[in-house]
Amino acid sequence: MTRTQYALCPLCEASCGLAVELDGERIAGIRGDTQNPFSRGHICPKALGLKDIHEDPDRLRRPLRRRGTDWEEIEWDEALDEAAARIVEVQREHGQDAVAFYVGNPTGHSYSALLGLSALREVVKTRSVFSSASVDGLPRTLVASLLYGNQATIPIADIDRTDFLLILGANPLVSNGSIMTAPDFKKRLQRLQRRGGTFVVIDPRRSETAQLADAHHFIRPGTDALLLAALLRTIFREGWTNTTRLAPHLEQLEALERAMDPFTAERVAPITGIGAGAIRELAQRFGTSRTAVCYGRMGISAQEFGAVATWLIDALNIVTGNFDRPGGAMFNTPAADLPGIARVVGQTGEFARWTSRVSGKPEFNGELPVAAFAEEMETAGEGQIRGLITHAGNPVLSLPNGPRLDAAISKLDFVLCLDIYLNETTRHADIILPPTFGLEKEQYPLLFFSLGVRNFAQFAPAVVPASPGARGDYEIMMELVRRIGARRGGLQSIGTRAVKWLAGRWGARGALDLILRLGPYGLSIADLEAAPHGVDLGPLEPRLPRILNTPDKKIRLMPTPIADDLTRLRARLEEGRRQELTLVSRRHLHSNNSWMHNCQRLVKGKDRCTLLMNPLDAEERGLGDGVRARVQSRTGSIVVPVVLSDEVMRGTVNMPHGWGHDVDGARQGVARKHAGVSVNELVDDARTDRLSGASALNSAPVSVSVADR
Ligand SMILES: Nc1nc2c(c(=O)[nH]1)N[C@H]1C(S)=C(S)[C@@H](COP(=O)(O)OP(=O)(O)OC[C@H]3O[C@@H](n4cnc5c(=O)[nH]c(N)nc54)[C@H](O)[C@@H]3O)O[C@H]1N2
Ligand SMILES: Nc1nc2c(c(=O)[nH]1)N[C@H]1C(S)=C(S)[C@@H](COP(=O)(O)OP(=O)(O)OC[C@H]3O[C@@H](n4cnc5c(=O)[nH]c(N)nc54)[C@H](O)[C@@H]3O)O[C@H]1N2
Ligand code: SF4
Ligand SMILES: [Mo]
Repeated sequence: MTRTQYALCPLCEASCGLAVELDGERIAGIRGDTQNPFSRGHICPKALGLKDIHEDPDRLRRPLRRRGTDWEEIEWDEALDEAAARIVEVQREHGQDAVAFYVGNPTGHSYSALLGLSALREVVKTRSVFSSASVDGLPRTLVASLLYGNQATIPIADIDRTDFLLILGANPLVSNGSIMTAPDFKKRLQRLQRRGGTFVVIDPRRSETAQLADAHHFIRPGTDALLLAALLRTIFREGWTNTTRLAPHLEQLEALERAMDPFTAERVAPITGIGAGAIRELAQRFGTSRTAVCYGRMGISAQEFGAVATWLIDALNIVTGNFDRPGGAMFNTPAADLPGIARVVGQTGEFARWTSRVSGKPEFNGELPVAAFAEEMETAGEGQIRGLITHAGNPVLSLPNGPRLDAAISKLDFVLCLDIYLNETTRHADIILPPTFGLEKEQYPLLFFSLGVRNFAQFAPAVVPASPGARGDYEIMMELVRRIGARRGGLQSIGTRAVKWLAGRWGARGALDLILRLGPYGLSIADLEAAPHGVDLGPLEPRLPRILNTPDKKIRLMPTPIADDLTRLRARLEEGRRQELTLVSRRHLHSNNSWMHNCQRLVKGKDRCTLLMNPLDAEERGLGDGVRARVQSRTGSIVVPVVLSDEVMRGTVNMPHGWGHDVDGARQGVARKHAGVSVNELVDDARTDRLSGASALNSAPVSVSVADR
């Protein structure tokens, strides 16, 4: 007899509701929860990966300690004690900043891991904190803090009600949406079209989303800020602005208009690859639609003008009046008030209070960009990183210039990894602490429900038991907090005793319950448990000016760091068109960054780690379909099979990221058989958005030729 339990998928931001069929303690099946009012039964192929990983014999279930080139399983107490002792030792010997954190993407999918991590950061007290944010949404959170006074106050495109959607550098049909929680993005886009709306995609690849769009324009990577500035300039010139309603909340509108002056459609056209006529037409569509909204994601964030381009997207929405009103960009009202929490804990997004030791990169919220990670490990002197704690991250495959990080991490005195696999990064650990995973954990997507296109809340219980003695990410981190605190003594130990007391009294669940009760709907976990399919809290509603956390509750449209960076954008205008071949990356529906490749059902089929190349670019280089190409950049050289496709813009080549599993010392049998190569050997860690410090992932110039072997 099977029974059904309702859960939430923690694998991507869509946070779909699941109906899990259980046969005793075994997962018999995973379907979409049709009664979930937000995701309405939608799931993607990755959801079944939850079952595969739950059962995966390669998954780590007990702590591992390195013994030379081998590993031994040890008891939790011993592992935790030793890890704490080594962290304290490295910091005693080399200073607080000698121990670094690297925090990966899955951390953000677990409310309890986020809480545990903040406690652990509090006790480790290091400035050497890095995370996947700086290869991801850093420009988005930075601009939110500059414009709205809070990094957690992020405008969401109201795609369910808009008439015209302009998408730059996002592929939600594959990614399922990002910095925007919108389960079944495809159906939402189809509904938009069915009600007479349209959407346009700007992308150097005719992506899955672009194929569904009413129009698609190729754009040369990294030139979106120029395009957006030209759109904005045209809208100002033609009088398609609509600022009456918002004017009381705005400052520096004239300054913004003046700043756009140099960016004419004619000057921008040859650099972006989009004609001046098309730019003007887009501006008109955007400026004259009843409602319109512009949305940009990885292609905007992870590029050399990430912050300025993100700012321009917000400016475009604001200036056309498509802001804080239905059909435009709106602020969510989450049940767990994330912006409020950010205010209370002082994490609204301080920027550049200090800079990194080696190359002077700016901190944001006490974190440094990963572009400074390798050099901080390599460069001797006070503050050099000698020890590392990773949580749910795989920098060796996921960060630019992975091989450099691989080498630097392998030389550290002590590495502690909290991870479920022995993979390309964790093979360098001295100790690995494996947490419970997926359906073994309670879920409340604290971050993603605050980015929803609707206000929605759901608390999902754990639906399958973890292996005996297993601990969650939160419990592991709190154990470390306790043990590190005890070793330190003095004042620090009082602080950690307080943390320990709080955690013991409430735990992560208690903390969440409190946050929910203090939130705008006064919900409790018990309320949510009584609604196993989640609670629909209604459409997004106008929230100005109260949502603003700026000193005078106004939006300063030209924050100083942005205004200063426009000099660089003007210089880019002068530079004109670049002739080089540029490397761009892509995602696949069956893949999740670097870490779901040990699931047979997700990796089977055709080799996906291929180089997409425009036939004309290939012909010039004597490359044909299926030919093995050598691709070289400043940082590396790899060999990868070519697939010809006019889906990619001339002058760009395209590869997925997260592959390259053929390394010694990892324990992922299936992934190794589908190893692929890592695009991040080619992605240049020196290329960043100079303002935010975020990595410009899609900007590496490469050369491609026939591989000689
Ligand atoms: N070239 C290129 N590079 C990119 C990107 C790109 O578009 N192009 N995208 C970037 C983006 S957006 C991101 S977010 C980063 C991701 O970069 P990372 O977060 O560093 O890497 P992931 O591949 O997501 O690896 C996640 C790790 O977490 C582990 N894990 C999974 N679930 C859990 C859990 O519940 N607990 C714990 N403790 N561990 C867990 C997995 O085993 C894996 O080791 O990659 C970036 N890299
Ligand atoms: N199936 C699947 N889903 C995922 C993930 C996954 O690995 N697999 N990863 C998750 C993560 S961590 C994230 S952050 C999200 C990302 O979510 P998205 O941003 O929606 O996903 P990407 O596929 O990175 O889409 C970025 C698009 O930008 C384009 N692009 C690249 N450079 C430029 C540029 O300079 N300008 C413009 N206009 N476009 C450009 C690329 O061709 C690509 O189509 O997806 C999440 N969801
Ligand atoms: S779309 Fe995302 S949240 Fe939904 S089932 Fe797929 S991976 Fe899970
Ligand atoms: Mo990401």
